[in-house]
Amino acid sequence: MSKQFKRTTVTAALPYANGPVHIGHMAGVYVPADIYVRYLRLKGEPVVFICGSDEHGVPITVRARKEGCTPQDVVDRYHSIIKQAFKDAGISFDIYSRTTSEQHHKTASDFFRKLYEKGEFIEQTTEQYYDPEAKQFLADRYIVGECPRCHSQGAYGDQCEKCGSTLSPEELINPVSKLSGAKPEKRPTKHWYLPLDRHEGWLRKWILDDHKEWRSNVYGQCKSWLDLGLQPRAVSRDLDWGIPVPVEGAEGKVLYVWFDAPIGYISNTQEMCAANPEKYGSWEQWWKDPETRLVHFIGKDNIVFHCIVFPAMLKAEGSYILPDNVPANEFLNLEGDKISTSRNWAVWLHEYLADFPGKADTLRYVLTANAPETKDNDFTWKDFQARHNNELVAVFGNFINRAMVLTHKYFEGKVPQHGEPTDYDMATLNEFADVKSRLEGYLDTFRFREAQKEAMNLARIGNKYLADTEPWKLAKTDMKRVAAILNMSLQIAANLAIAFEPFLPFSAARLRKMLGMNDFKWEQLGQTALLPDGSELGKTELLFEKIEDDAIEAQIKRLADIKEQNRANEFKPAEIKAPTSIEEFDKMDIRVAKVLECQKVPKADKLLQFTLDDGTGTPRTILSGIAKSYPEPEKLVGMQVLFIANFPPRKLRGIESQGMILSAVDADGQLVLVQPSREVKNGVQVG
Ligand code: B3M
Ligand code: ZN
Repeated sequence: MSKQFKRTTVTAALPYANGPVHIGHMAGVYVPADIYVRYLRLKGEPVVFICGSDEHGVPITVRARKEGCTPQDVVDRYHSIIKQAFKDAGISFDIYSRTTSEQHHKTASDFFRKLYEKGEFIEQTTEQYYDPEAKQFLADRYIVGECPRCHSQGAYGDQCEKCGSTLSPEELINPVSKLSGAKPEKRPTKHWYLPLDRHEGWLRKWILDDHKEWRSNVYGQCKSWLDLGLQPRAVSRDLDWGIPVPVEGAEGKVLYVWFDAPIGYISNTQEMCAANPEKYGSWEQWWKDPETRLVHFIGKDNIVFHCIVFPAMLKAEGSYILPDNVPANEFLNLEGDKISTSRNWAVWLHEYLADFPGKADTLRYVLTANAPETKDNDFTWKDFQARHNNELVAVFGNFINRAMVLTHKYFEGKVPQHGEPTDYDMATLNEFADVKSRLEGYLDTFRFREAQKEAMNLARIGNKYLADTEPWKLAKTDMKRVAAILNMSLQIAANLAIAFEPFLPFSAARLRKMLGMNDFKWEQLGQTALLPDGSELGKTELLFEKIEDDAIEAQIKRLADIKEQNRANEFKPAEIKAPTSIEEFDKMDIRVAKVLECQKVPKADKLLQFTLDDGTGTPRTILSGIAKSYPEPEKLVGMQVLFIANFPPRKLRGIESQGMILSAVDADGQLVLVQPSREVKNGVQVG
């Protein structure tokens, strides 16, 4: 850390309160932020950890409409689910508030008004889409129509979810309002814009010259935004949900959610200090004192708001500090697919905690081990189980358990007399002597994945030390040596109880209780006399219990079901074909027949050869391209199928096919044979 600061304000992105948080949010933002804050606290540095629910914005109103409730109902529900889940996962905020709070409405309004009165905004009247029936302007999400690219219906004014194209409402074919179905009209409306172009000069210097130490993904994204040239950005919207724009002539307009949300960091700090001034002092010291370091933890889709827009707002207001670092993570995928709230393709934090009680630390551990710090990464349940069983149980837990059990067995649960270290002991001590500086090197530069690996290496050292010295074999011959070995092992365990406090807070606390460690400091890391000879150990408990296959299989099945459900949901029936007539249909001779034989056609991976009883007494051969959907054709023998009897015969792979068997094409592309709902005579006709 170049400049020395007196204190640190750490913020974590305010999660939208229109759904629960998932493991992607945890890996991207909240676990790394919590590790960092716990580390600073452990070092005794003044730090506050600020977060809260982001409760405005169009997506919340869309959800409220869909559920037939109010936006407040939506945010109340998810605010409490999110807040509780963070607490149960050990995310140790000093405050977790919300942007529908009175404090926030006041702080955000005052912030806007101050910029307005300083002339920091430009006002522009533009033509926006208006719903003449609902009598309100329409956000892009509220306009739907035919996608100009893929011509699917139901494309939104900002995006087509079918082909993924980014759209503008003007591009939609036959746009209608989602509110009333009416055809939207263009109407003039006035909005306020933050002229980011006016801030381009100082932003360029502040970021590109003064913050070369920012993560390359963050620095790079800012550079490309700046190189593209910054444009004025709207800070108000025509919406009835949000913070009313606090100036005359702004009826029906609210602050743009991305204007008000980051101010939520400030209002939450104000709320925290007002509630506990003895502990936190004045809010201004956390936001206005140049001796304070401001660090924003966010996901990569929020970089421009935290590195360009919010700093421009703070600079325009004039009395705030600017962020010193913005360690944004990339994205975490789930089983190889992008996590998606709308498709329920996620592991929801509150559901994880319910399915794996007492294993919040395991999730923290695995998400940190796979943290998408410099590139997107993937979470799989098999890897989750393997890391837990092979690392936490088999290394960390095993080492602690052996040291505890042996000390209870041979020394009545008291730390045995330390001894003169042997060469091997010295070699082991040297292996972890600089664990503190190595951990600091990683943690100070937000490399939590490496830091956790370093802490885990300490457990490996302990585990190996016990395995190599095998004190249980010396018990009959050299108790002094056994005492020395267990003393050393327990000192390593005490180091682990400190080193893992930021990463696995629940396990570290349980370990400190087992070791009888009441106070502990970061400074003690690397020391080998943390537990005095003769001090009392607590009861031995298993630090980590194995995760069995069935628990993992259940999660994998849950995702398989969701994938299947999404496939079915995504299905949109093909357009109806051009009109035909009963006369045309009558030309088709469709009949029922029973499958007598069915086998693959050699060297033709799609074809099955059917032998049918069509009621004529002469078996009929038909080839059908459904082999990929029926990998065990023999299982079709005996079922009845529908076939077209009067197609001219044709030769395929040297076999004459006399007709066509009817199959449906399912949503997932599988071909499914069509059959009568009950047994009928072979040869009967279908009309
Ligand atoms: N509500 C989170 C998101 O983009 C957004 C962050 C606000 S932080 C001020 O998912
Ligand atoms: Zn499209």
